[in-house]
Formats: sequence, C-alpha cells, structure tokens
Amino acid sequence: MSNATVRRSVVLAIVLAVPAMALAQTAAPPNAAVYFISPKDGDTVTSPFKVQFGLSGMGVAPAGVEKPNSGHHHLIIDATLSPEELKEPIASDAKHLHFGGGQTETMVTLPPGQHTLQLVLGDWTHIPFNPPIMSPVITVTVK
Ligand SMILES: [Cu+2]
Repeated sequence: MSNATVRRSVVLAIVLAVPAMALAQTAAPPNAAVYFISPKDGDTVTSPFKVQFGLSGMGVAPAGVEKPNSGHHHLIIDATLSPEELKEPIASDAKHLHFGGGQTETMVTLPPGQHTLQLVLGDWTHIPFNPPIMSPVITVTVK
C-alpha cells in the first residue's frame, strides 16, 4: 500500500470508530454545582408541588444552543442514571424530565408515598457533563 492509501485507511478507521464511541461529553467547568432550592431532603409535600432548581458556577441556556459554561436542568424522578447513561443523551420520559427551555423550576405531580428526586445538568445536546454535575438524591414524601 502507498502511504496515501495507508493514511486513507487510518482516516476511515477513525471515522468508522466514532459512532461506536459515545457522543462527546462537555468538560464540566470547575466548581459547578446543581442543587435543590426546594423541596429539601426529607420534606413532606402535597402534590402537585413546586421544585426549584439551583445552579452555581455556570449558567442556564436552552437546549440546542451551544454556549460555553452553560447547560439545562433535568429532573430525575424515582430513578438514577447508570455510569453508561451519564455519558449519553438523557432519556426523555416520565422519570427523566428535560427543561430545555432553560426553566429553573417546575410543578411536579406524584402519587402519595416516598419519592426520590435528583437534578442532572445536561449540555446543549442533553449529555451530562464530564464529570457529571448532579445534585444529591433527595427523598420527599407526598401526602
Ligand atoms: Cu435535555
């Protein structure tokens, strides 16, 4: 093989390998943190209840807009993200809510009983940062 052919083969191999690797994660800015303003861990609430998202060390931007040091909130209800799920776009279903409009609070309706809540910040393509920027898991009791 000529050098050019070898080079083309190497380029082709890299291109083919990309889909097998997860979509690129965005590096987390230092000191970024996401947290619940309300409710607090252990709170008892009446459904529907307001959930307020806090973020420090970076900004909120809508999904689809690539802006440095920013992301959008995801509320994870009665679930956690596996190490693999923390490297790919966050699912969108009843347990994984996206706030791609840049919202910083929402009303949540849940049946009576104990529930867990966690906030995970996603980049403009809904992929968690590396390392992930996520709140502690909190437990609330719905009356
Ligand atoms: Cu999202």
